[in-house]
Amino acid sequence: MVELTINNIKVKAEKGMTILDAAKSVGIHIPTLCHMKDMFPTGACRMCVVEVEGMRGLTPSCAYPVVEGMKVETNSQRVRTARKTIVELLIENHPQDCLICVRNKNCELQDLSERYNVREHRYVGEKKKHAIDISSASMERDPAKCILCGRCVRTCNEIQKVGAIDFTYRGFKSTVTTPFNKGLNVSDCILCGQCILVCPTAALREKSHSKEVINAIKDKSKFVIAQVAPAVRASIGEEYNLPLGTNATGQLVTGLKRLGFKKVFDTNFAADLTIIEEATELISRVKNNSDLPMFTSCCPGWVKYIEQNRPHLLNHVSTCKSPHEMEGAVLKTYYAKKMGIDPKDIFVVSIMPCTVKKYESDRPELSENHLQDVDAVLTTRELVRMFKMFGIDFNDLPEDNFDNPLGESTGAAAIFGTSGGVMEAALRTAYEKLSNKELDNLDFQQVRGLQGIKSASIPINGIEINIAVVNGIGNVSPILDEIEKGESKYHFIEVMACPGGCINGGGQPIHQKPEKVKKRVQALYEIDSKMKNRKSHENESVKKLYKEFLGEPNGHIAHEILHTHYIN
Ligand code: HC1
Ligand code: SF4
Repeated sequence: MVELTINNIKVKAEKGMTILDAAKSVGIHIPTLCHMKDMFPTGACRMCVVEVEGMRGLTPSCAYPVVEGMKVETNSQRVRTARKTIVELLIENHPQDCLICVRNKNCELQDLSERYNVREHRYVGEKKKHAIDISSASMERDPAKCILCGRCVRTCNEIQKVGAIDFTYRGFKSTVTTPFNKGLNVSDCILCGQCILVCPTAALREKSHSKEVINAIKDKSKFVIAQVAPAVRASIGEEYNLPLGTNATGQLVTGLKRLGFKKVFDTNFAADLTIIEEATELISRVKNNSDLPMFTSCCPGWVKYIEQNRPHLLNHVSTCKSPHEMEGAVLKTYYAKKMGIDPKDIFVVSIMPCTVKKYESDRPELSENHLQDVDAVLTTRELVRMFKMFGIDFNDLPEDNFDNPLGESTGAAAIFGTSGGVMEAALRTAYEKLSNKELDNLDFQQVRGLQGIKSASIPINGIEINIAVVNGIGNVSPILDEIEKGESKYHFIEVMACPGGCINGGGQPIHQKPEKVKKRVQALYEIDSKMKNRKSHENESVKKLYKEFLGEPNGHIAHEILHTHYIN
C-alpha cells in the first residue's frame, strides 16, 4: 500500500493505482472525457489534470500512479482554470445547438460547461464543418459534435475489435471517421452502437424511427402493434431514477397502450418459439453431423459480422430468424388471419435495446410476400423520448399485462437478453427433447457471467454436447479460426455482439455506471426464477400456434415463415 494526501485528506491506495482512482476511492471526483475504466490511459483530453507538489506542470491523474508521500490538489484555482479553458475551447468548436440536440441534458460536455461555470464566449473562431453521415440504417455520425476523446475509437478497435472508425488528419483538421471518410454503411461497422454508449456528446447516435411510428399510430387504417424485447424491461427504469435492475414490465405495457398501440405483445413469446425451432435444428444437425458447430442467429450484429468477415462460414449459422422477426412474421400471417386483418394494414414496432435491429428490420431476407416482418424499431432511449413527448409519467403508471396470444412467455425467454441466455434456454429444451427425461437443474451456471468466452460439455442422452458462449464480438475471432482449421470441438455456439448481451445493447440508456450491466442481468435471472414455466416448450400459446398453424417444428410452414438464408 502507498500513503498519500489528496486535498489534505490522507489516502491509502494500492501500489500502481492512478491518482484518479485513488481520489475516487475517497469520494473525490475528477472529471475526464477520454478515460475508460480498465483500459490503458491515453491522457488525451487533459480534463483530469491535478497539481502534484514538486512537479512543475499539471499532471494527468488518469495516467499517473500514486507515489508514497505524494501531495495532490485536485481542485485548486490553477486546475479549475485549466479545465475551464479546455471546456471553453471545445465549446467554441462545437455546434452549440444544445436545445435541439438529442443528448440535451445527458451530455458530458454540457455537464462540464455547467460545472466550470462557462458563461461567455472567449475564444470565438473558425469552426469545423462536417457533413452528417446518415448512410447507415441504424446510426448517424455527426463529426461536428465530436470532441476527439477517442472513446468510440477504442471501443470499436480494442473491445469490439471491428476497427470501423479511427482518427485521421492532424491539428485543427483532426477527425474521427471511417476509412476514406466514406459512409458507415460501406465500412466494416456492424452497427452495434457500443460507440454510442461511450460517446460523451451526440456525435454518435441512433437513427430515429419515432416519426414513422407516430405517423403510423395517427393513421386510422393501420393496426399498430408494439412488441418488447427481453432486455428493455430491465433497463428502462434507469431513465426514471428507479434502482438499477428494476423490472418495469407492467409500466412499460401501460405506457405503450397509452401511446396508442392497439396491441402490446412480448418478444419473449417469440424467443420461446425461436428455441423450439433452434433446438430442433440443432438436434437434426447433431444427428446428421452436418454444418457443426451451429451458431445462434438472433444477434444481427453478429450475423452482419460473419457475413462481412467470414462469409464462407455462413452455413454454420442457424437459419432461424431472430425472435422479434419471428414475432413480426407470425403477426402478419397467423394473427392477421385469426383477427381478419389485411397484413398490409398491420404495422409492427419492435422496442429494442439494440441499434442493429433497425438495419435487420430493413433486410429483404426478413419479409413475407413483399411485406417486412417488422416495420420500425425504437430503441429504449427513443421510447423514453416518446413517453416524454406524449406526457406519460412512467413512474406513476399502473401496471398492465401483455396482450395475448403473443404475450405468454417462459423464464427461458426472459434470459435471452443476457449473454449465455439463449444457450441456457436452448439447452433446457434440447435436453428434454433428446433424452425424453425431465431436467432436474434448470440453471446452467457454466454459461452465466460476463467472461469473454464460456464453454462447457453437457452430457445429453449419452452424447457429450460441447457448447461455447461468445460474450462480445471482440472475442469471436479465435473461435472462427478453430472452425476454419477444422479444429473446433463445439456443437453449438452462442454469439452476442455486445459485451453482456442485449442487456448492454447500443440502444440502452446512456450513463457511465459500471455496475449497471450486472444489475440488469440479475433482473433477468430473477424474472426467470419466478416464472411458473421456465422451459420454452412449456409455453401453451406457442404449442397452440404449432397446432393451429405451423404444424411441426422445422416443418414446411415453419421454414417458410420463421427461417431465412443470409445471402450477403
Ligand atoms: Fe435481444 Fe432477442 S434477446 S436479440 O438481445 O434474441 O435486441 O433483449 O429482442 O429478436 O427475444 C435484442 C434483447 C431481443 C431478438 C429476443
Ligand atoms: Fe464500431 Fe460498433 Fe460503433 Fe460500428 S457501431 S463503429 S462496429 S463500435
